[in-house]
Amino acid sequence: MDLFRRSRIPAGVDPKRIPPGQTLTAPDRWPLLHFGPVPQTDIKTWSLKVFGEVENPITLSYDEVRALPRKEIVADIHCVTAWSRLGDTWQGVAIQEILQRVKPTSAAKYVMAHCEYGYTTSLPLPVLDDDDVLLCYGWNGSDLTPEHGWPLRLLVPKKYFWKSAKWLRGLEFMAKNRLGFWEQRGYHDDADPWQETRYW
Ligand SMILES: Nc1nc2c(c(=O)[nH]1)N[C@H]1C(S)=C(S)[C@@H](COP(=O)(O)O)O[C@H]1N2
Ligand SMILES: [Mo]
Repeated sequence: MDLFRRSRIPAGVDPKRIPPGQTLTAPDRWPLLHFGPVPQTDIKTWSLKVFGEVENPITLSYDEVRALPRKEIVADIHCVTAWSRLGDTWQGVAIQEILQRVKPTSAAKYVMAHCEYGYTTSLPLPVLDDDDVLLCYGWNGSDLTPEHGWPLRLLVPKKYFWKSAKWLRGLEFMAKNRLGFWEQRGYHDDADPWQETRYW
């Protein structure tokens, strides 16, 4: 079993980067996974609302999001359906740019991502407030395609990829956690690829 798994790891890839039970996609293949249709976005009326347990709620237009400082990270992604991709570059806005502007209150402990068509997923604030978390609009140097979440998606690479919500429209800071779309349907709220917390 172990030999079989290792035989699928391409030369030059450190096997320690691949969480248990995951398989790499072909380098040119990024699977698509979502519930429901791809939204049609009118970028002129699009907005991102940041609200809830914050001192200074804000609503940003798409131009305002793109005018924020741009950050690029290299990150590995791991889907609960057992595919991973390593080493893509992701462009967007560091989450700290948003946190500095809205100032979460001392009561804020969790953040709910709200997306088109009501898709939701939540994270503890310390998981969100990390160096590898982006409000992401670019991938390997081009804008994301609509299928992969353009105009904006969350990128939280250290969690299973359903936490990286596509078509993001809101961030709600909360004192208590609520379960998101997949978490209500049996996915494990921890979503940690290294612990394999896949399902409840
Ligand atoms: N808005 C929204 N975001 C979503 C989903 C979804 O159904 N709706 N699916 C999640 C799941 S289960 C996965 S694996 C990733 C897939 O992202 P990709 O299609 O860009 O690979 O998006 C996540 N974000
Ligand atoms: Mo997924």
